[in-house]
Amino acid sequence: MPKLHLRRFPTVAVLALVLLALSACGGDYPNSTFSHHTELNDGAVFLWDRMMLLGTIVFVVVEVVLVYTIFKFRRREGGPAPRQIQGNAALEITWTVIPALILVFLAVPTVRTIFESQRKAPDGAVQIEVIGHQWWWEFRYPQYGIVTANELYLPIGRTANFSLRTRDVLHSFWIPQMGGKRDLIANKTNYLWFTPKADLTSSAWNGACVEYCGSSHANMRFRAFTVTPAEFDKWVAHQKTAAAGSPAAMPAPDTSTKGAAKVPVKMAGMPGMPGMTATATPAPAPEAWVFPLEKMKAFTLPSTPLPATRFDDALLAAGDPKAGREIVTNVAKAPCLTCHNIKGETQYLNDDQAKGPNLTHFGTRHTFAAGLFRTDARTLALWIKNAPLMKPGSIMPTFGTGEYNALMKQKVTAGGLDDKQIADVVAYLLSLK
Ligand code: HEC
Ligand SMILES: [Cu+2]
Repeated sequence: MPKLHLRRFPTVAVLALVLLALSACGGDYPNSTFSHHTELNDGAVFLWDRMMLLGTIVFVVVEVVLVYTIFKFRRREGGPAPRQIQGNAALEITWTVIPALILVFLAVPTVRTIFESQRKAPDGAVQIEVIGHQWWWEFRYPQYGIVTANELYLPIGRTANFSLRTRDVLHSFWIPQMGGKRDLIANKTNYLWFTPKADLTSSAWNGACVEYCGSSHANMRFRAFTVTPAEFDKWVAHQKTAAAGSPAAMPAPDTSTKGAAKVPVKMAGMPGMPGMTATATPAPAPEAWVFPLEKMKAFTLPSTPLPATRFDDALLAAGDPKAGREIVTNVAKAPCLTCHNIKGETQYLNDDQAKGPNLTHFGTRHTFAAGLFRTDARTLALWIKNAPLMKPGSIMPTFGTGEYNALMKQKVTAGGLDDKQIADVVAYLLSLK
């Protein structure tokens, strides 16, 4: 047995503590909340620094007095009995007044920051409705008529005003580098706003649910993209449009002839007056702009392991988006539109009834299933085959024929999709740029 060197223990302990503290100064901490990217984080970091400073002063003073007292007044062999004291008004007043002052120094800025963060958002903010679902995030931009999921676009230099609601249980919204956390509470709307600072560049950030909300709570993440106002406008212009392949999607401008073709447009009449038909030039569909994948740093890319399910890559490569659309948009073939909305296709649900993410521009999202997976053909095929296998508890059904459906506790027989059909569905979903 090694001999215990008790005398060395304090030295070793101090060294270990110093090492532990230093290890925190090492790497690049992408999810650190001690950033200064928004005024909300500025406020929180200021309070933290102030609290740390005052707390450290109190700690040091108390420890020094304590250790001094222990040594100075320790019992000595043959020493006299200590002097007996009863009460010391001056001392008691001092140790009441000093903590009270310290609390004032903490309370005033804390209360000020709380009021500041609860203030109405400045005019001109981009309004974003955040709706928590078990276990994914819905984001709506009511000013622009956009409904999307799991990926948030925030214009740099412009305040984002979030209204937070939940469709089911409690969740909490947090983008550590930007600000939060704020809870999503049933039957109540909470608000939160912050402004990505003007010195930011186009970047991707991690967000997460930080209130335990059930079996896939840890799988309820999202991404936030801070983009320049010009990029944001381009993104908005495209996201507003109807889904690719839908009857409502504008025909692409014909570049082979001079100018675009004139098409008759039926305009609704005023009440009591007949409508009329005019010719109009269809607006060219705005070019899709999405946050460039190559700008997503490693820590914002999902790395969730995939199930070992096999899928024929040749089938995937041959997937036909038209055939896929026939399946996805036809409730007689598959029930996708009884849970998902796709703008421009037959709509059975209003936004509040939809149980799953809006798929209108699904193909422009780099990640899916609340930031768990990269949007690529293979991963998506496995997802359509058996989503609950990849995300425990998810109500996205198991579609693969022969797959075990954990929710129904049985194998999928009738109503399932074979691998060829799934490959077509995947091709369609990826075409939803
Ligand atoms: C019972 C309702 C329901 C039906 C039916 C359904 N889904 Fe889903 N789907 C969901 C839910 C809920 C999610 C969100 C899962 C999660 O992230 O936890 C989802 C997620 C998805 C996603 C990922 C979206 C994203 O951005 O994260 C895709 C793609 C998808 N479903 C496609 C389909 C297709 C294709 C069909 C039809 C073959 C279909 N779904 C049928 C409920 C449904
Ligand atoms: Cu949650």
